[in-house]
Amino acid sequence: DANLILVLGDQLSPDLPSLCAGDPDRDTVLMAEVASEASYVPHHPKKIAFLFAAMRHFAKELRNEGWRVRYVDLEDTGNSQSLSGEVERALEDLPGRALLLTEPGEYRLKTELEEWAEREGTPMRMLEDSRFIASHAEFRDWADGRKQLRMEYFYREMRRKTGLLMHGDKPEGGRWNFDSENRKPARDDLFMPRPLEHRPDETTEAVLDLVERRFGDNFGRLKPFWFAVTRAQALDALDHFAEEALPCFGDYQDAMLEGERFLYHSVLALYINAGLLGPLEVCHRVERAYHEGNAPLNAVEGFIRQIIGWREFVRGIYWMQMPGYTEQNFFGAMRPLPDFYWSGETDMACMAAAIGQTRDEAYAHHIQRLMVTGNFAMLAGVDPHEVHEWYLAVYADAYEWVEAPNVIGMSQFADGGLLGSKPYAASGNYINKMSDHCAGCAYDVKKKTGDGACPFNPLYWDFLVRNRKKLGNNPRLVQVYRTWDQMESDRQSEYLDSARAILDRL
Ligand code: FAD
Ligand code: DLZ
Ligand code: SF4
Repeated sequence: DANLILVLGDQLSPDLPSLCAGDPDRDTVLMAEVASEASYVPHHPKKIAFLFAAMRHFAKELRNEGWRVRYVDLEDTGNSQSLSGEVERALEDLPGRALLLTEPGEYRLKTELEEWAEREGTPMRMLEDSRFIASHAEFRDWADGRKQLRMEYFYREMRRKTGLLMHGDKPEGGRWNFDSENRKPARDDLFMPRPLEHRPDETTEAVLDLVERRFGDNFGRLKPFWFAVTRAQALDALDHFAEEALPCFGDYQDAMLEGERFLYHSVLALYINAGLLGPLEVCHRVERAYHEGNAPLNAVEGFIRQIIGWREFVRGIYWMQMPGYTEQNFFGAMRPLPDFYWSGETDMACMAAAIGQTRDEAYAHHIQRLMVTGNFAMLAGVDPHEVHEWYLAVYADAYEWVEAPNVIGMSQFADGGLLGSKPYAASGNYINKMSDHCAGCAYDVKKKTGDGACPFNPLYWDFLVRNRKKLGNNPRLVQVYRTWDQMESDRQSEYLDSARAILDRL
């Protein structure tokens, strides 16, 4: 019997299970731009433009392949502005069809569609998303019965499963993980590649006009818009990364430099997450660079680990923990998100750089997200749900399944430690070691307390002291608390008073 195949904005893959299971001679594809998806958080204009443009191009490609596509523009008359509403409208025109789709990436939307189908009595077939390397069942089997879930062990399973960087059952180079070689600060006299930029075509220009008009007031700059919006462009971006930036990806993975927004990062997450690139094809391209002698093992292993390790691992955690995960608040943190997350107006140079480039590019790299904006929010005691909504809104690669474990879990420790064995809390010293921001900052990173001291310094101790009941028994923090206990009480008071003054000003 004929199907209506719903294809979501982050399902733009030719090998999507629901397309493979369908038949172009019989079925109709539905794609819809809807306000409910475009505004469940105030998405960055570049993110909305990227998705709408990529959706419109993908619909064109499907038509060229012979599919009938019902594509609903955001401003089409009659658009009900929700995905279940658009399915309902399509089925009024195509009665008797069953709904066929690939499982949505977010719990929110999966539930919306399931509840709608149940209510309407519409037959619905939801296929598992085979674009991930580990199925739900595989992750569950792996996680079952383990006291602690550690990415490293899961990652090794994924190496074995995919055969990436393997010699039989032995890891390439004799070690699974070369991270210890990947913590170098960068120098600003190094050759700095840039991600491949793409010129908007007519279809994309129309989307830019739409987004400007409808979402122009959201946080974030729409132009210049240079993202890939087709699979072919995204494949070019992948080649460009593998040739230009990958060789140094490992060495400078954790580095930050003033004025360098991308360093040696791939800026591919947005393409992978929307389906323009497959995670495995990306890894195979990168592995090829290693075998051809164009990139060292520490870079290639580190990169592949992010994708088949972290990316798959956080997705597993998300589905194990939902619903409820995004409400977790281990420390009971209540502070609203400071306004400068939306304006970039702060005289902390590292924060201004991370937030400023987030506004301009809908992008910041991992260490900026984790050790600058994330670290600050946790130290300051910001409500993790507000932090979560900010991250979900401002990055072009953000979908809840990957964003929430990274924010709620890894960065805010709001789940009490599913993803890491201790909070990623750090004082200014870490940022100074890994970046050149401090040299041009209004604050003095070497100053620990009082006027002009780097705010990360007193906030770090205040965070630890404030949460001692929750963290005091953590074996990885014993030494840190010992250092605190050995401090003169006057010194302790200086730290806590300085922290109080900073927090009062937020
Ligand atoms: P690269 O540095 O080039 O890394 C290569 C690829 O590895 C990425 O494209 C991505 O697919 C994958 N990857 C790397 N780290 C992770 C990770 N921790 N989790 C999952 N995949 C990873 N990633 C998202 O895709 N969406 C998000 O919304 C998101 N939110 C984050 C929020 C916080 C607080 C933190 C600490 C991390 C977050 N990440 C998120 C993970 C990571 O920061 C981004 O994937 C990465 O910065 C994207 O840029 P890139 O493509 O240049 O990545
Ligand atoms: C993020 C997003 C946005 C901004 N707009 C749409 C849209 O209009 N139509 C659509 O099908 N998908 C959109 N998306 C992506 C969805 O939010 C995404 O598919 C779900 O969150 C599941 O991951
Ligand atoms: Fe950031 Fe502190 Fe360095 Fe300023 S001194 S850039 S606030 S770490």
